Amino acid sequence: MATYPSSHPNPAAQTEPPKPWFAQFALVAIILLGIAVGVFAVAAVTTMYAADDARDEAKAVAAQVAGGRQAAPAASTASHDHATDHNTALPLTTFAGVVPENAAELAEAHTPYDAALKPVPAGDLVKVHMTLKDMTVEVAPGVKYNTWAFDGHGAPGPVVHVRQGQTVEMTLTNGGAIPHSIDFHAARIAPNVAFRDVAPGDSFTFRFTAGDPGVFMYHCGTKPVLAHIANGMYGAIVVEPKAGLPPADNEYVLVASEWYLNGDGITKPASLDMAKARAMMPDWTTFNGYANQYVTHPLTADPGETTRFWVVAAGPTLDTNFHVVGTILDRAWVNGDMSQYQRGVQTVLVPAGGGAVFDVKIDGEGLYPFVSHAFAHVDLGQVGLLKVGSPEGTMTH
Ligand SMILES: [Cu+2]
Repeated sequence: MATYPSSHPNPAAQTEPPKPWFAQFALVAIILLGIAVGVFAVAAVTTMYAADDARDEAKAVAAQVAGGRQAAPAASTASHDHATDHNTALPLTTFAGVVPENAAELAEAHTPYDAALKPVPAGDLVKVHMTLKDMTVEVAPGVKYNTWAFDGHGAPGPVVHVRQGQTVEMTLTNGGAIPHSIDFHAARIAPNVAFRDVAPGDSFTFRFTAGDPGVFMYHCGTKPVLAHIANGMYGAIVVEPKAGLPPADNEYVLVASEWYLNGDGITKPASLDMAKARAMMPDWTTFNGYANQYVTHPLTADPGETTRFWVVAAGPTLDTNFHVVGTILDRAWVNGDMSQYQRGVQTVLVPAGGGAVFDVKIDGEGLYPFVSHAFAHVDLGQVGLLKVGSPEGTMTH
């Protein structure tokens, strides 16, 4: 340090006459300044050493991660060799927004998932039979993905529509390569009995009474559930309240979900990247399984009509913040609680594994986007259009 120790006065000072007060003050100030400089120097040196330590530690962690990446693939989702599971190693590669050059053409040619809610079947018993298949579908224009599909046409599975009090008889036939199951959130039933694994080639039937109204998720509950849902094993069941709802002119079902790809899916189909699923880093987010499909092929309403959206967020992990641009939700049955609704709300959270119902009455012609207002999701494809009337300058579908 560059200061005089306070206990050892400068010998030269003893031979000099006493200094005036301001000179003494200046001396004290210089000493204090010197101490401060010294402290700063020590801190700087310490910081340098700390930075070196941090770099060494980061290198060590990086080495561990690199080792983990080499070791982990053996633990891959055993059922699918082409799936990728490098544990939670970073960095992860994103394929967000990667589409072939003719994507616009392909999006036009795509047949959108039919979002229109079908009528409730007659009778007290509604029989539902799904035959599961492993199949390749598109999740975005030109982006192919190897799904485990509940009923032979990709994700989501078919919409089940019943009235409160009806009994659902569910038969699952497993046409896939590994065991699967089906878990209905609308059911009050022992899961170890009803939601049990069904072996490849087998069928299993169970019944439940749809006693609670709302819109509910169903999904495969076989472990690891994250992988089974991420591979497309989800859908919606709409349970109409026995007492009915205010009338709606159009009713659409939207199942929100996200996809985690281990490749771009363009030259060859992608499969699940479990590390990205764990890290919640989707490549695509969708309504009804295909990015932006209702932008190219809008849902429709006439001016002055009430449109009802039955929305499920299938995840597997991410919520959906439902919002319709250019209007306000006239009725929002939050969390699918059909006993009451909120009026005049802008955005409602639909949690992963949850559902909600929304009415909008729109008078003015135009294109009204419906989105998850967590805007990364819009960027990744969870957006559609409600076309009200025949606004000029738009394509008709
Ligand atoms: Cu499954």
